Amino acid sequence: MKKTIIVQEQGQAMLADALRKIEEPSRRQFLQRSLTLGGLALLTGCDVSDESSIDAGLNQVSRFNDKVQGLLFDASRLAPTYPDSMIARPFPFNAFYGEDEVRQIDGDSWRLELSGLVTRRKPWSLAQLRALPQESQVTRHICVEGWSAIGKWGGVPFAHFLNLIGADKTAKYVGFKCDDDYFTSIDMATALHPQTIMALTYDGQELPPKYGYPMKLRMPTKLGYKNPKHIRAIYVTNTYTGGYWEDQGYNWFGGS
Ligand SMILES: Nc1nc2c(c(=O)[nH]1)N[C@H]1C(S)=C(S)[C@@H](COP(=O)(O)O)O[C@H]1N2
Ligand SMILES: [Mo]
Repeated sequence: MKKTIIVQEQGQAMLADALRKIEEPSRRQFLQRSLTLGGLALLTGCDVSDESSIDAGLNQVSRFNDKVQGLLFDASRLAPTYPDSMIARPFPFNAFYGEDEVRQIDGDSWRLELSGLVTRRKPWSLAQLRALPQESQVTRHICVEGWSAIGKWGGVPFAHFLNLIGADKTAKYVGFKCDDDYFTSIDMATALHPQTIMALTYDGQELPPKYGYPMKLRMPTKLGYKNPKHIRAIYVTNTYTGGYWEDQGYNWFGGS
């Protein structure tokens, strides 16, 4: 009994240390909600007196979380939708840089590049994407930095696009490279979800630069950082490629 208490106390102290080391408040919040150090030690068998072992342990828990979220993800369950009257105006901007540094992309010369497990890899122009069937949604965007807002996005259902390009739908991942050097990757089940769209418009207007012109992927089933803006290239793969924030400790699956 006494030993358990000491272990718990040591665990709490180590957890406090580990959390102090983690700068991002969002990651801290995520970890606080999802684990205790004792639980971490039990789950991973890691030595909680060694800091690099704690990092490895946290990553292992995050990978475990990806698996659980992947298993729990219901491909037919829809995220809530809202009336137009609830759209946030103005809708918040966020990126890993400030609004004054938003990339200005020339839509006329822009081409969407395709690679990986895809049979038709010809690049797409914006006009070609606009000619495809379009859908719109009023959904809530949730950012781990502590805000959420309802917005309206319109564009091509991604499942339709993946069919058109002959993507291997048994592959594990779809990855995205963006014009601002942001990158992320998602699970195939979410890529095929009916509310996952290649957004070309925001609130009925051409997608403004700050919200990801010329095209972003909008997924109401995933947290903000999983929704890439300014997409330049899409690839389909069975190899894990992580993401900009994911590689810095944000959970990869990132369900909302
Ligand atoms: N290309 C790119 N996409 C990105 C980001 C970014 O920095 N670059 N930031 C992500 C984060 S953390 C959030 S919350 C949303 C913000 O999208 P918004 O500007 O439309 O609100 O974009 C996501 N997609
Ligand atoms: Mo975010």
